[in-house]
Amino acid sequence: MAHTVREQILIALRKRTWYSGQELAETLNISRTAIWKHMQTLKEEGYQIISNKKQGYQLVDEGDLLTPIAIEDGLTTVRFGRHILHFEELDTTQRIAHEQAQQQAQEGTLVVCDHQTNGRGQLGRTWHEAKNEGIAMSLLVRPDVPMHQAGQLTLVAGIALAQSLRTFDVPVTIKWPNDILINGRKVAGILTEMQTEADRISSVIIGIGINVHHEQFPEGIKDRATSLVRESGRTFRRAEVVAAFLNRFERLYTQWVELGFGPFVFEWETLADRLHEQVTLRTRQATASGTLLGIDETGTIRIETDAGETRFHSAELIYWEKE
Ligand code: BT5
Repeated sequence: MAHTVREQILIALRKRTWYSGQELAETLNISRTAIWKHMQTLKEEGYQIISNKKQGYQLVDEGDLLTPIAIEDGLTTVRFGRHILHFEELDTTQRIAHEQAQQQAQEGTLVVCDHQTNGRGQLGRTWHEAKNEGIAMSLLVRPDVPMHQAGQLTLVAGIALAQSLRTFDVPVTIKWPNDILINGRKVAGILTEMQTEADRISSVIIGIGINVHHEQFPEGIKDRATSLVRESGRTFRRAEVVAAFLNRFERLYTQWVELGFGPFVFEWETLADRLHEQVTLRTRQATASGTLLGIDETGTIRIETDAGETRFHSAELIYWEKE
């Protein structure tokens, strides 16, 4: 992807401690006034840049930004995250990603925002976001697989997210099908939405919300939600978390398209929350209780109930009073 002028300025500033305005202007072939204006915008975006007449400009701290350049920095992918749309504020990243899909955007297109005001969960539920505290992102993929397999993507994304968060030493587990937990509280959620065309998948939008810096949550979710910082006590750069997830997910996604879900069953079960424990599960028709045995090679959950092993394709594990 071609870099914007501001991105080129950042790339230059990272290479050296000081860069004079004159040199930058010559390198980028724009005026010194233009450089100065770009510097003001970068500062407004959150980059800490100091300057003096003699030495020029210095990039002191990149802060915790979710900008394309900050994410790209950590990417080792071929397609995922190679086209990024970043917004400071947005109702939902899912809407923009769906629009991108309709406009034939490339696979791997990522929509991220710093403040999502109307985040969507499943079944019309909402996803809470606090400005600059969390990650809200939607990834566009176009898997060439039968339609009924699309739901497995939630599980594959969950494995990739859990594995990548574990590389930051956070003890996450997965609650089937779409929640990532730490110590029994939800730290991230996944929302998979599919667009079809004549019985074929034309695109799938995988929306992911991750709580990163949050210290507090609103009333309705404060007993069931947590954040990476709260659980680990360490600091996080959101862009690093996004890049780590994309790097891993691209690999797993490629394997899934080629080999199907079978090879993921074992890995999923090692990450599963309450495996071999008693759980209660709700389907549209009824609730059922039993021991969580795991999942099968289609991604269906397996519970040992009084009636023996029972599989549920579409259901929800009930952990919290009201959901
Ligand atoms: C999810 O739904 O967990 C999917 C969340 C997906 C959010 C991402 S953000 C980027 C992209 N753009 C969007 O608009 N959405 C996606 P579900 O399993 O239905 O869980 C929703 C429930 O989780 C809510 O009803 C609350 O109980 C709880 N919840 C809401 N916000 C939360 C948060 N920040 N942390 C933990 N729990 C939360």
